[in-house]
Amino acid sequence: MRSQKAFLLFVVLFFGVVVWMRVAPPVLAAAPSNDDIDNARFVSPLAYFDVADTSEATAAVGDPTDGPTNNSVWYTFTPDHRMPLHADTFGSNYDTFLAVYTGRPGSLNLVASNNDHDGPQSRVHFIGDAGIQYYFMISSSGGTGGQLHFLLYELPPPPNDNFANAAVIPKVPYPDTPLDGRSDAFASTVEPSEPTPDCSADKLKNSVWYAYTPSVNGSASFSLNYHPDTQVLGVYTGSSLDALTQVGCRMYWGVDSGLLTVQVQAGTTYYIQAANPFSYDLGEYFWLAVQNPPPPVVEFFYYPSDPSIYDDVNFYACCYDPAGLGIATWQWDFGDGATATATDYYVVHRYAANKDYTVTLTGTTVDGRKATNSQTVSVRTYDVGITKFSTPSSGRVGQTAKIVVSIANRLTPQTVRVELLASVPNGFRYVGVLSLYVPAQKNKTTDFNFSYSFTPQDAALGKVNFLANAYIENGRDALPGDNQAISLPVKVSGGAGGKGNVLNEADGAEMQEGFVLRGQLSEHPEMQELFSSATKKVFLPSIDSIPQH
Ligand SMILES: [Ca+2]
Ligand SMILES: [Ca+2]
Ligand SMILES: [Ca+2]
Ligand SMILES: [Ca+2]
Repeated sequence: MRSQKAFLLFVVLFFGVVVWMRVAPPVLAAAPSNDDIDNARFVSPLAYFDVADTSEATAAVGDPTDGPTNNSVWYTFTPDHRMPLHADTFGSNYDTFLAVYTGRPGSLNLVASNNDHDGPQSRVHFIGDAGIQYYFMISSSGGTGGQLHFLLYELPPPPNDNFANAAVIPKVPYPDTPLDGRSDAFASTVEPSEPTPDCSADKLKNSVWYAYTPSVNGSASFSLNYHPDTQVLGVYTGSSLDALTQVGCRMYWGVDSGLLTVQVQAGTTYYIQAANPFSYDLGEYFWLAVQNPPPPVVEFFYYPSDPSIYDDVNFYACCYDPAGLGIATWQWDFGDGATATATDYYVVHRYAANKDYTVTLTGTTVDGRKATNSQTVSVRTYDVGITKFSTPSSGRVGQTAKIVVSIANRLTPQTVRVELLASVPNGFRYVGVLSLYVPAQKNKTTDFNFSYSFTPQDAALGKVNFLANAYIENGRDALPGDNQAISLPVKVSGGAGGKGNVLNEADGAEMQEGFVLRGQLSEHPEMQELFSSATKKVFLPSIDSIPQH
């Protein structure tokens, strides 16, 4: 009996231990003492370096949510003077997030934060003010903590912070590689007697200096690259900070790597001041570049694009100087022996003969850089004209009129298109279009023959006028004033009769000649009178409103 009881007790205890082992939590490693902001570890003195195990650190309800809060731990530091600060987590073995705050626990203000700066590790730069308590939260961006390396130190000014220590630019182009020209200028300062360049939008907050002594006369183009925001470049001559003469200035707004070009003298030292007038962040990867100025970009166009010997050809230079100094003169060579030098971008030239001319424009910048551009300008003069416009003088409905438009061409052979229109109330309608080869002939013309059947509408109006337009198919008529003709009114009556169905000269029909319009109708009082008194119903549009092709 006793042995049975003892056995039962053994069984109960055995299974009790097994059950306890299965439900009890595993033994925990301790959370770090600075798990919570209220127990933030005090950092002192600088430079400060700490190694901590954050694997059991926890997210607190009050942790700020500017980034992940997993495995958060806290440090705090109060500078005794104003100082640029550097904090990083380099060397940690897990993916960190680093944020800096001012204020009190529960009402924190974010100063700076960073997730991945060097691989998954974090780094911030900020200006620490005297007497202000800063909190540093390091959390896990990957979900687990690990071995944290936390480093905080006062950032030293860059070596070329002061005018006296200006970084020497040995030769141009500079830098040979962007890395050479890089400068972490975050901790730079402004010296008391330092000048503010006159184009600066505000008083400088920081600056770094460079010195360049060219060995030959010429120009140098400076630019700022990878600057974080608004910055300014000033270029000076002079030997001391309080006796500098500004020779160049350029503001950089946002993303801008444009050139500031300065004319330089051999042997003179130029001091270049890179500064930020708005914030203390001159940039970590900021670098100054110096190059020989690129040539200007020179292009031109002209109008009309198909000039004739009757045209004043308008030439427009469309040039710019990427170095920023601007173009001082334009030299034109028109290719026919004529040249022009202009300080304006626009010139006019007229050619005397039909030929291909090579036109060359040379643009010269104020510092003597040049670029040229050439184009072939083809001068061709085309001119055909209507010399005769024959219509019958009268007709009846049902009869067909032969209408002849005679085209003269004394220059080069052309394919000519002639359109014939007939008057209707309020304008004209198309009757037909004819395209013919017209040889160049001194004393002969080419006839374009059209047929027109008189309509009851013509008879109702009592007459019809015809209009003819002549166009050169593959070119522009240099003298368009003789390319349009209008007929005298053709009397039209209804019913049968007359001399057969086809009305032309060979059949003995009475023919009449129209007028070739030269210029605006207002210059032809006889036509105005004709069309204002002869009928109130036929309306002759102004030449501008007649369809053109
Ligand atoms: Ca925590
Ligand atoms: Ca990270
Ligand atoms: Ca400085
Ligand atoms: Ca003409």
